Amino acid sequence: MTETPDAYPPSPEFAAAANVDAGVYERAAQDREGFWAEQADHLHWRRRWNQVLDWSEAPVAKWFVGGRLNVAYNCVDRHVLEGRGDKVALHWEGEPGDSRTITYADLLTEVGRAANYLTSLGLTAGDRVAIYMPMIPETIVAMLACARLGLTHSLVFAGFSPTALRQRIDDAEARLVITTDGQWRRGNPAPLKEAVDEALFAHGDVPSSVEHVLVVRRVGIEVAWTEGRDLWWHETVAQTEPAHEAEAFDSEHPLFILYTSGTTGKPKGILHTSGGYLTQTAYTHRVVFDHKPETDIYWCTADVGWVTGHSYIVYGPLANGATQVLYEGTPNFPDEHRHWQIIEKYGVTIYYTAPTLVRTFMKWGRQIPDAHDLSSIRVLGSVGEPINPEAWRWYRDVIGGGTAPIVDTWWQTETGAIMISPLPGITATKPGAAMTPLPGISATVVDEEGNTVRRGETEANGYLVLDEPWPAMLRGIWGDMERYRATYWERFAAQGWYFAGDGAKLDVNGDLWVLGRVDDVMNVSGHRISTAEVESALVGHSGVAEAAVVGATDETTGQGIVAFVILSADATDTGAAMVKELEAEVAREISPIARPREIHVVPELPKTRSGKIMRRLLRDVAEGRELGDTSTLVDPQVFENIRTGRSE
Ligand code: 6R9
Repeated sequence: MTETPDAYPPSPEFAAAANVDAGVYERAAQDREGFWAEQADHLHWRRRWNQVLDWSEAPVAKWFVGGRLNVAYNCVDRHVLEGRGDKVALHWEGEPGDSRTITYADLLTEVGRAANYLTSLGLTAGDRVAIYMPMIPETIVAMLACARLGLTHSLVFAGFSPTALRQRIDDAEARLVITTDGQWRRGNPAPLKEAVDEALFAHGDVPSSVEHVLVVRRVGIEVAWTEGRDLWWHETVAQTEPAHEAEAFDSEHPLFILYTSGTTGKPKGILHTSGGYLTQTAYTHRVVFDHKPETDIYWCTADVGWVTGHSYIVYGPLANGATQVLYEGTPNFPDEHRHWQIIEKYGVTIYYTAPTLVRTFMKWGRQIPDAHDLSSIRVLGSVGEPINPEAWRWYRDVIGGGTAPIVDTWWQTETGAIMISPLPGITATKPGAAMTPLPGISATVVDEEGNTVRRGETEANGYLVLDEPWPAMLRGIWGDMERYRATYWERFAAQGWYFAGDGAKLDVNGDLWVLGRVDDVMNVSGHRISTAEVESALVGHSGVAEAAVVGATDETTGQGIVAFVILSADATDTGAAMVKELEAEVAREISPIARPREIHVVPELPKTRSGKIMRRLLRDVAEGRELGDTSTLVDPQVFENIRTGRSE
């Protein structure tokens, strides 16, 4: 094996042209509020704030108190008024191969029409609107029209079930649902409006809060119609006058609710507001991706139904006047070349995706991206889970031409925007490390009692906490402020810190590594071992494509490590010999205490619709329990497949 470096500094050319210099950390630390005020000044305020931060009612923050702005004006009108109306906002690629180019002037027209029409329906500032749509331009238009009117949107990922949709509609008491007739799924139209009907009628005796369903025609399938309630977008919005004057709202006006899925029972409606959220999403998009509006072509592959789509497809990039790619479909339709073809077609310069997709690309093989000219790429981003060093290096070498810096961005639905990440022109990045809190952000790693884990110690694992408020922070859980306090602020109430629910470590240089959810941290014979570490060791073996690790209750050791692996095409053996080899590999890579108690070769892994492995369910399998709530799973059938796989 050839030597691989441990850290990758930026090239001198990249550093020289970067949007920020290394002094930014120092400047932000000296005057945090002044620093954030500077960032807020990148936006257009109808009235300037008179106080940067009011933390007197902690844990509910107010940022830019007294300020008034219109979020949609900032994302659209401003660019047109400043002479950038002809600049492309969206290069949209439909799954079947259709495409649309939408300039900022086009966006202004469409958002104005939608705003006028929603007003004519009687919706007023503060009302909630549910948006249940695939990745099409109208989804962004709908979000911006809500923002423009001060309506609070609640996106529900278009892969969610009618039950999940109804739950979210009820919780937010939405007056309007915006949807499409259907969505493209690997070449076939799949119904979507039908799911809305089911959500609204299923509880036939319990009327919902919904007065209207506004339907965009996307795939052209037949849909059932409820006269008086249902409205076609092309017969209404598209026929409406576009001129619309944007009204300014308070900096703390609610912008959206987004439900977090999966790990606990009832979904939490995470509430975000306007001024602070837009300030931090725009700032982070500018500095973390080193975004240059004149020359960059930016592509974030997330679905707009997740927080990454909200912050890094809609609000951050549009506030910065970005030109971006929006892609409707899956990465392997019609074949595995799709992403690389899109990058070539538009000359994408910044590509932001999730580790699970990087590992999938690895599984498909490098010959696929190698068949394309990806030389336009200059920055790569990662988000959603820890990225294992093998995937990191592959990403940089194969997709980034061996030179593109990778920004491994740690944040959450709750944080609203990126919190911990390298800066591409400054940081010498380490494969798998989120590295450093951004300028203006404060985070630390503490033990059970809240003592800061001292830098330089070898055993420096602990809990990730955020010890200062930040502009894009959640303002609560919709309708349940008690749960907000209990979930995030009780654990370290004495110190007044936000408990992120993630484990982390500081390495000997003080750089931060996020290890994954603390419920994913195992305790084996008193040793704390991260599921992510073991997974990383397993996928580091050429025979393994994907791995999920859980801690299962063990009589003698507290917890035992149970691994589920999908073998790759390179696997030389698929039976007992392979399992032995993998056990030895983990012991070698981490330590004999990390040697898995069991390794199961399975055909697939249970994932949420946002691509996160559902370890909770795997733990149920490993401990032989009845399965818990599977409602957010993409495909509950995987358990049958896992069981069949296991009995072989
Ligand atoms: C943006 C997003 C949040 C959880 C978070 C953590 C994990 C996200 C990560 C990461 C390690 C990163 N996570 N980014 N773990 N490194 N760069 O994903 O929001 O869906 O709310 O998930 O995802 O565990 O707590 P969300």
